[in-house]
Amino acid sequence: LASAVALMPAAVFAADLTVGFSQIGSESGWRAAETSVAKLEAEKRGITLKFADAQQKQENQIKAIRSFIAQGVDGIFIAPVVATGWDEVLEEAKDADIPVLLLDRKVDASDDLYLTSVTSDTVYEGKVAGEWLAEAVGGAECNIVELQGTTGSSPAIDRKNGFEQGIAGSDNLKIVRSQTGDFTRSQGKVVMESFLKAEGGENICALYAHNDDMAVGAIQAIKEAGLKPGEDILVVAIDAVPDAHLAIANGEMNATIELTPNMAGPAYDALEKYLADGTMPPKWIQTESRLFTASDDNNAIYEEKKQLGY
Ligand code: GYE
Repeated sequence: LASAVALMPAAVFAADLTVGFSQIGSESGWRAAETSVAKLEAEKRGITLKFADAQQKQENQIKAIRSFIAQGVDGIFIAPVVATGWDEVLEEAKDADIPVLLLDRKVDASDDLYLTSVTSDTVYEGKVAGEWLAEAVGGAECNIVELQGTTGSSPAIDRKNGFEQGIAGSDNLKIVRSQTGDFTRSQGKVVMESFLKAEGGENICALYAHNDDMAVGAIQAIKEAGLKPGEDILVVAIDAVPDAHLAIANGEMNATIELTPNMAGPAYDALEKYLADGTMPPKWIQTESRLFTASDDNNAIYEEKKQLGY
């Protein structure tokens, strides 16, 4: 029997794998793409994926994780909605000897409580956005409004810090308003409307949004205020979802930094290897970040990305 098992191709082992995925929800186009890619990548590997949508609530994520533990899954993926409050349930997974892998966001917990985290460098993304704006504005005075991501989430904390680093050398750039739009289009529009009302559109030189969905909502508000997004108010954001490429192609947005929606692929690979032969992955598997501006062929990229599960 041992020799027969030894001959069994690795794919057969993968076919036996069951992974529980505690997903935040579908607050943005990018998150919805991450989910569809995670399902596609599981199918490609013959992995059974149990999916739970938490509707943006941490308590629903914790419930789902506990259910995956009770079901005895082989691995648990978590996209943690906020950075704190995970220690207890991560300890429970560890006690049950079930590896946990973090996708696209980080947690403030000891790294022996998870196998690896697959994320971009979210500080770097903010820095690139800030540096791009400083370059675009030159020496002119520029009042910036900022739409922050979900309060307490690691990307919101990091992208704020990174952006401030990016504009640190330019005294002519100043963040005059900063508020969360919770990574959604609808909130991005509502909060941008309040910025325009409070600040006066003519006093706002640029919008920095922690994701494209909030920027797309804000672009609508800027247009309804009779101003030209991308010209009267520069717009820079992060994710590089298809609609951001479209907005850039239409001159309504200026720059976005790409975040791959395929966080699950590297996570499945790390989990399979760990379960097959105990190989420990690095605690951080970093995904690429790339700046896109009007000088890229955004119409072509839009078409390409529409095939990627968006
Ligand atoms: O930028 C945004 C989503 O966690 C980095 O969450 C991710 C962010 C992403 O809502 O679109």
